[in-house]
Amino acid sequence: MELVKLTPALGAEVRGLDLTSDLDQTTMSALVQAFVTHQVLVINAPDMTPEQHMAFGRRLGEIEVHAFFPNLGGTREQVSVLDSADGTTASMWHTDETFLAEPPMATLTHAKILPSTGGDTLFASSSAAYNALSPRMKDHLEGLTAIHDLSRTTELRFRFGLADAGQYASAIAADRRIAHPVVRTHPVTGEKSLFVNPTYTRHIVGLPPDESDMLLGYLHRHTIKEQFVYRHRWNDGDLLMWDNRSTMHLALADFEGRRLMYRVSVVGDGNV
Ligand SMILES: O=C(O)CCC(=O)C(=O)O
Repeated sequence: MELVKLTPALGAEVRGLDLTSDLDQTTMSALVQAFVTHQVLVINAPDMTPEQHMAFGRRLGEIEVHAFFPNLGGTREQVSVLDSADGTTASMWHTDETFLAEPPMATLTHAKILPSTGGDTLFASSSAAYNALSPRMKDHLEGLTAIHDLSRTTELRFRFGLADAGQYASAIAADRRIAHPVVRTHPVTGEKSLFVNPTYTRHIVGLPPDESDMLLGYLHRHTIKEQFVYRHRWNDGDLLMWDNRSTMHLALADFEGRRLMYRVSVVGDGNV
């Protein structure tokens, strides 16, 4: 297995690894180490089946059924499907499912059909972004918590006729609402990172609305500065695995034609 670093902040390509075969424990340990260090790993696996995809996910932990993406169903309901043909997009910066009490720690996404151009995915290292904050700002953020929920995405869906008023009302009322620390500590590396994102994080607890908006707006703009970002141009059969404990991402909806991704998420360890 060979690692090729993709940017100074995050991302590495893994060469010489066959995801259609059973990986031994030494290889898995090296892979997990590379994963937490580089935060996004790119592995080309054109022949990997959904069953092998799930089996690989299970080597990292329990795999989940996604909260809202469609899935393959039956024995493969842990394989969620992001298909541009049915209008599913992920074109706002986010970290996966942070509206859950235990958001997934890792997501493994496999390119099945790609547009001829466009549809890149951008990743931002929220630990590199945290490290670059001033000591004053780090002190200010210490101990703050923020509310995450689905109301923003449901509001947007409502606006475009994709959610009804009842769904919108329940998203605002109570649906999937949870507080997480604004700064989290990675359970494996011990590194701190910002744990807020523009899609699911709604406000910082205890701050006046304008102060909360200002602070979240700043943290979002700061995290997506180019020195913290890796932009992935997908090749057929790429599998990307990203660490949701230390990154945000966004899939560009700038393409024509179909883009189909299969994804498997690994449940977190419960310590946000
Ligand atoms: O399709 C992609 O590149 C990323 C999809 C995404 O944002 C997600 O799976 O959460």
